[in-house]
Amino acid sequence: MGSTLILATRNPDKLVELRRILEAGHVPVDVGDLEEYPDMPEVAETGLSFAENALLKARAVAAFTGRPAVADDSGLCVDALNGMPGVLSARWSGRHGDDEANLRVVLGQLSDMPPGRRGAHFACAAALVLPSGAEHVTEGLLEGSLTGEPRGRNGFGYDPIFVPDGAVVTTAEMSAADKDRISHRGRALRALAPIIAALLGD
Ligand code: ITT
Repeated sequence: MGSTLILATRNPDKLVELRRILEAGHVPVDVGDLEEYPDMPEVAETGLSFAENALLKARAVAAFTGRPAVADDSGLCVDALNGMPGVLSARWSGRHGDDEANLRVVLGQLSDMPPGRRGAHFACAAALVLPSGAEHVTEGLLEGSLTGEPRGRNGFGYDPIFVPDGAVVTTAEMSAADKDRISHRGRALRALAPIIAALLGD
């Protein structure tokens, strides 16, 4: 028997975060991941919004596995770049998942921007899709600004250059628990947790 709910991501960092947030939300369902389905094909993230991409991933996994699926899509939206890299965050340098190269490109693009003009936010859409076709999407944001140089070793992606509003440290200098409390992914998933519990809980 497989798990009740499948987390539809192959990003191991995100998987750890998704599991931790759902566990902290006491979602009373057995949560599995794509390790159980090595033959699941990659889903092309062709959507123009985070919600569209999260739904594309969750629909594909629900159809392939026959189980309810939760997927998220997330990224960094930089004010001075008109909201980019946005849905292209994972491949902004041209190579999918090269976190260091991606954040170096953003730092280069903002090199002339003084501290007051370095506003940005992380955004996340989380989608739950049931094999019956029922769909739910929730969203979360984390507002902040970008540093001039990377700081900190925790987290992933753009965390070393992102300082949340009201904080002095980057999200890569925060503990995982502190980041979860305020993060875009934490907010989107905590909003989805009661829906998962209502639809799938014992
Ligand atoms: P899956 O599609 O398999 O879930 P992915 O890494 O491709 O994994 P996304 O398409 O959601 O995930 O891309 C998100 C990118 O946005 C990610 O690679 C980071 O560069 C950035 N990002 C998202 N959330 C972040 C966070 O909490 N901290 C730092 N960077 C983040």
